[in-house]
Amino acid sequence: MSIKLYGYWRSSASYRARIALNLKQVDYEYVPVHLVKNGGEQHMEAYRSLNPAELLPTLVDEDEDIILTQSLAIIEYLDERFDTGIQLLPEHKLQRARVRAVAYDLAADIQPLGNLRVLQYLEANFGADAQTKAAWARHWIEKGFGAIEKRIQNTAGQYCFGFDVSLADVCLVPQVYNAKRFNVDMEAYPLISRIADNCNKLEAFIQAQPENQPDAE
Ligand SMILES: N[C@@H](CCC(=O)N[C@@H](CS)C(=O)NCC(=O)O)C(=O)O
Repeated sequence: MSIKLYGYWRSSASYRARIALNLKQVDYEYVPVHLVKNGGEQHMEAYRSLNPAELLPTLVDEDEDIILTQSLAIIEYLDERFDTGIQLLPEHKLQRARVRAVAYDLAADIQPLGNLRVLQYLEANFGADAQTKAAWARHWIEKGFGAIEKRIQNTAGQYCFGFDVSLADVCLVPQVYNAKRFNVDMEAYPLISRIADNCNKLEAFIQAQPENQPDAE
C-alpha cells in the first residue's frame, strides 16, 4: 500500500488528516510542503499540479491511482477505505449528521477565516498589521467556539459525542491548537478544553501533533 500525505506541520487541515490516518492505523508517507518559504511552496507548479486550489493537504493513494483534496473528504475516504482502527463516523444517520455538523462548524465556518491566505489578503489590501490579523482570527474562533461549547453540552462524554472518538474530535483538536496560537482564552471553553485534553492523551493524536512532524521548526 502506498499512501502519501502532502502537508505542513502547522497546517490545521493537514493536522486533521494526520490524526485520521493514525486513528485508522494507516501507514503513510508524509511529504512536507512549506507554506511560507519562498512565498509558499503550495503556489509552485510541482504542488499546484496536484492541487490547483494551492491549499494543503493533498492525499495520494497510489494503489487506487487517486489524488484527493479537502481534509474532510480525505478523512471520510480513509474511514470507508480502511476497516482498521476506529470508525470516525457513527453508523446511525442522525448521529452521523450531528458529528458532521460539528466538523463543519470547525472546518468550514471557523478555520477558513483564519487561514494564511485570508490573513495575507487582509494585510496586503486593507493594511492589517500582525495585531489586527490576530484579533480577526481570534474573533472568528471565539464566535465559533461559543456555539460549539453549547452544541456539545448534551452530547459530550470523554469526547464530543460520548465515549467514541469521531470526526468532530479530529477537527476540534487542530482548531484548539490554532486558538492557542492566536491567544484565545481557552478558560472560556471548559468543555472544548477538556475534550481536547482527553484526545491529546491518545497516541494517534500525539503522533499527529505539529511539534512531532519532521518539518516542525
Ligand atoms: N477546506 C480545506 C482547507 C485547506 C486549507 O485552508 N489549508 C491551509 C492550511 S490549514 C493552506 O494550505 N493554506 C495555504 C494558504 O493559505 O496559502 C481543507 O479542509 O482541506
